[in-house]
Amino acid sequence: EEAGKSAGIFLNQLGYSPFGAKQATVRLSDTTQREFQVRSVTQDAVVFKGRLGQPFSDAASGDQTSVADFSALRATGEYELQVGNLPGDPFQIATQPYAGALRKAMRGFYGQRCGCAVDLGGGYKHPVCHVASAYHATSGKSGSLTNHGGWHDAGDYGRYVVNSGISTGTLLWAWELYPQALRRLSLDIPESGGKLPDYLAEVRWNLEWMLSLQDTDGGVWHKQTSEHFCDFIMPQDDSLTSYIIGTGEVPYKSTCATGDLAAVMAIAARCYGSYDAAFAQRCLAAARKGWAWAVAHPNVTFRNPPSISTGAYGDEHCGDEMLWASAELWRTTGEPQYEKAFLSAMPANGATLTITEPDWGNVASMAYWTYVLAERRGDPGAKERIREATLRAASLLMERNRKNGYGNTLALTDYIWGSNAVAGNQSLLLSIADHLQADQAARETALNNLHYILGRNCFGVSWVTQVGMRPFQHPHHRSSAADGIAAPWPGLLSGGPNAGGGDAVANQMKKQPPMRMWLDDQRAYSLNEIAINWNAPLVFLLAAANA
Ligand code: 9MR
Ligand code: ZN
Repeated sequence: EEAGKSAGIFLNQLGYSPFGAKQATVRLSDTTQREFQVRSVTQDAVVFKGRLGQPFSDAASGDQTSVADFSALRATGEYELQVGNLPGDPFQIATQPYAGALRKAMRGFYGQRCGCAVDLGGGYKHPVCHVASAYHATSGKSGSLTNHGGWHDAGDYGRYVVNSGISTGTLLWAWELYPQALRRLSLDIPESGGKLPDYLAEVRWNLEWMLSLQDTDGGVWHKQTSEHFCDFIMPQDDSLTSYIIGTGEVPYKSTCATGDLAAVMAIAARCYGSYDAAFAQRCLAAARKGWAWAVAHPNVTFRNPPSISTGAYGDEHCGDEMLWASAELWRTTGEPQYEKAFLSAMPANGATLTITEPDWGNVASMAYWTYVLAERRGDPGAKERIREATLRAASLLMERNRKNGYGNTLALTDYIWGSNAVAGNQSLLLSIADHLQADQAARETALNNLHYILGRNCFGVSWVTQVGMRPFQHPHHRSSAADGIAAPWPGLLSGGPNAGGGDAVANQMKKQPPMRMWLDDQRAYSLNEIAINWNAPLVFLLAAANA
């Protein structure tokens, strides 16, 4: 089943909330019209007329574009945007247009669960998977063990601590920043009705797995995967042993994984404390132990040992993971040892402090932000530097946003593997800036990336499965491919355009402007895979939009 074609008019397929900005992109090569109108479907009447904005040469897509701005239209209802006789896309104005998407995107994590029977409804289900686990020779231990759960990382069934770190960290941050949107979110998961809110119960599924990858000495193994990727089969049919994998030499565990775990467990200690004190204590103890190990082993980087070909999440620099751990541990405990470590690792006074959107290999901004967001007093000078650098980074994104025909915040160089998550994480940056200094423009700009992801892009595609009227159909995702159901598993974000190549299909594409370097092709894992660290900023952004 192919997603229907779109032409000419590009907007958020879920629509808009009444009081926010509402802008669609019109591709000028598709029409000679310069006027647009909005028709109310319910009233069968034109309720808004406007003129398209200045023509614009959009470098990211190569398109001549123009903006149809109908922000002034505020009445809730069903509408259609019309430009000449282009096929008008329906959209709605509603008070919570993204509530369903938030729930779907978060249930997407439930769908990724390993070691547990999963049933999302609609036939999207699988029995328990990957129970046969063992220590790999590279871990420094031997013997078998039973599965400890976690989320399948992406289109593959591996589980990786580094990537789990930023994913669960981002989700727990959303919990701390947007409790109104998440506290009562009902996910219909096995734990529903228990003592944890559903959102925290889902995140805990992966935290428990992460904890199981911590050795008794405090160090954390890098990942648990088979030695190589399995075929495109359902998870319960994958009979390859799921190994805990280490570096292959003493001390076997890796600094980045350990730093990430310490950071995330320190956050978890804050989030779970009022629901389950014992679990929160366990998380904090793990964080402290991980931190101590990382301090003693600050430079153990991970590369795939020779017999292993699953994802490496290899990161040559673990200073940022340690920085994040120190800042979260300080925020949770207030203890001077952690703050001292954080402050002394910050760039010296006078040196530039750079704030960028975080990604799995660079979590420094998460460290800075948790320090500045902490209720604790801290070092006022350090806090001020972080604040300034964040506001500066946010205003650069806002400036760039005004220069993009499809209204995202991406630079031409941001169209990399997982670019949709770059957009999501840039929205996260904007949201933090808004927390530091309330700013309507920062909030609107953050939302613009959601509009881009949900249809205001040069393909007119929604990059979230089963969300919007024209969602992509062929993710690189084993369960979606092997389940015998045409439509893919719901609530999952495509990696998105990637100008850098990385798989055979992508490498054969004709070179085009970077936003065009995407295909809805199941084989193209560097363009159209899904991943937990891409869904996490999507959930964050949707939580912000629903707060
Ligand atoms: O998201 C990762 C991306 O930043 C890297 O460039 C790419 C190649 O190393 O790997 C991506 O991560 C993949 C991981 O290694 C294995 N599971 C699927 C991930 C998403 O494609
Ligand atoms: Zn599994």
